[in-house]
Parts: sequence; structure tokens; C-alpha cells
Amino acid sequence: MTLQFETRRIASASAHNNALGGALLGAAQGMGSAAWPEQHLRVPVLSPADASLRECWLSDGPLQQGIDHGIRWCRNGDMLYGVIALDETQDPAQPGVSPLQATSHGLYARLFKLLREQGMPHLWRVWNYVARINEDSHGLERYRQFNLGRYEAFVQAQQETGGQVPAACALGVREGALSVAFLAGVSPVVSLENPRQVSAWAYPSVYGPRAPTFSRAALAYPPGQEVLFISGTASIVGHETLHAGDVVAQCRETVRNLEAVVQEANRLARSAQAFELRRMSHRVYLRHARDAEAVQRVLGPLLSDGNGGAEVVFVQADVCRADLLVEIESHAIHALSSASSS
Ligand code: 3EB
Repeated sequence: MTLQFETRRIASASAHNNALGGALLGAAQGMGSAAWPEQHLRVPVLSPADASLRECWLSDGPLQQGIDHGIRWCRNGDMLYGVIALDETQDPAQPGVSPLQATSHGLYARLFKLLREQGMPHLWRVWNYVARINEDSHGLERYRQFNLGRYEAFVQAQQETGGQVPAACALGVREGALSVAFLAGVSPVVSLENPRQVSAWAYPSVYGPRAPTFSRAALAYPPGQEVLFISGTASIVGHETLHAGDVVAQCRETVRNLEAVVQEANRLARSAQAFELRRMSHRVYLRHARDAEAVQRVLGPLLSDGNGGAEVVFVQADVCRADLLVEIESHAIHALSSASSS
């Protein structure tokens, strides 16, 4: 059963009967709730201007839905999309464990439990949103608290914490519950790393007591397809942030990283068609809305060929290191020819 992706202005949202799940971006007040699991991302949409957007992962084949362990999910025979939001203020205090760490641990424990029950053992792509991500509390930046809880849940669920780990992003929003959406499947991903960067799961402890659990990208295989998910990518070379304070230089460095990941993907991809950055879908997160114009000017020609390819969506969100001003995530779906899928 195949996977498709689509972005629509909210005003034109119509009912899908084949949506696995998706995300609602922007204010989107009074737009009604979707009939599928939908992650509500209350972030300002900077471009397309004045839009609220509904993004959908569409699928064929009979779909089945449910709510288990607080996770709203929808699946076909090959893959599952789920969304869960947990309010850390509901977590009982534990000595030495911050509420956010406990919530992140508990959330991922539920996620892995669902995947076991549903026979979808392989996490493909995870979207994480954390309130006040760069704030310090309990002696640790909140992103690092989140990483601690996530890492422990991976260990407890006997998941790998390096190597074959899912693609992901982790961004900051102003307020609200910890929100996580994910795609998982019956088949494993091929995890990719970026030769220009230290693997995030191997970051030194100056970035926190537990490294973040994600790969730079993942190739996933719905039947007859190859999907490239590129994780949130920023101006990091080795393990260090480059170009602090210079958003345009960060954009250029980030694109160099994306190109390196695309090259890695093409080295390992099965499909005959090569992945190209300008033909992929992109979501750009900007720390400061005031940078939108400069960033669109520099990224526009680097991320799209202007030939009506996939839309580039710009939103305002906090990036998980205080000195990062921009982060970009991308994906593309290719058909496998019957010869290469057999
Ligand atoms: C970085 O390269 C930037 O914690 O899941 C990017 C993608 C980042 C995913 C995550 C964090 C995550 O370290 C931050």
C-alpha cells in the first residue's frame, strides 16, 4: 500500500477518506478536527503568507483507526501514523527526574507499546515539539531533559540508541503539551548519517547527559516505494554550531548539510531515480519571524527549482540549540520500478 503527501491551504481542506494522518500548521481556529490523527502545531506560518496549512499523509488500502495509551493512530497493512500529546504538569514528581523528562520517557514508552501491539515494530520518522525548549529548569535545558527521557525509553523498549534509529526533528513551541507524531512500519528503515556531521546519537556530553536519538535521514519502504525522510538539519558541522548570529550563513551551511545527506541517500537508494533537493518537500523553521524575508531569498532558489515543485513551508519555532537560527527538514517519495522492488 502506497504513501502520498499533500499540503493544502486550510480553507480548501476537504474530507479525505484515505488519510493516514498529518499536521495542522498555524492558528487554524474553528477549522474543525480531522477525521484522522492530526498533530496540532500552533506555530506562526510565515510562508505561504497568512495561511493555515493542513498536511496529510495519504494512503491506499483499507484503513483502521484507534486510540490506545493516549495515542490516536491510523494504519493500513504496512504502516501506521500516530499522534500523542502529554501535559508534563500531569506527571507526578519523582526525585531527580524533571516533569518533562518523565513525560518524554512515558510518552515514548507508550509509543513503543503501541508499535508492539500493532505489529509495526519499526519507527520511521518522528516529529517532536517541546514547549520552551531552550529554557533551563531542574538544572538542565529542557531539550536535554527531553533527550534523557527519550533515550531511557528507547533503552527500556530494547530499541537501538545509535545506528538504526529513526529520522526525527525536535523543535520548540511557546507553550503546551509535549506533542509527538510518528510514522512506523512493518519494514525497517535504512538509517543514514551525514559525513560532514558527528552522528547526533554520538554527540559528546557537552550537549547534554544523553545524546539525541535520531539519524540524519531514513529510507523507508512502503511496498513499491522508497521514501527519503531527512531529519531536522541545521548549521552544525562536526558537532559544533557554525555561524552563530548569522542567519544567512546558517541557511547556506544547512543546505550544504542537506546536499550531503541527499548524496548519501543516493549512494544507498534502490530507486533508479536520484533524489534531488530541489524536488523535495521542505519545512523550514525560523527562530525569528523577522528573518523570514532574508531566509526566503537565500533558500528559495536552493530548495526549489521554481517549476511548481513541492511547496516550501516556513514557520516560526525555536531550534533545539540556542545559537541555531534555522532548521530544515525534507522528504520525497519515489516509486520503485517493479524490477528493483522484487
Ligand atoms: C541537530 O542536528 C539539530 O532531537 O530529535 C535535529 C533533528 C535536531 C532531530 C531530535 C534534533 C533532533 O542536533 C537538532
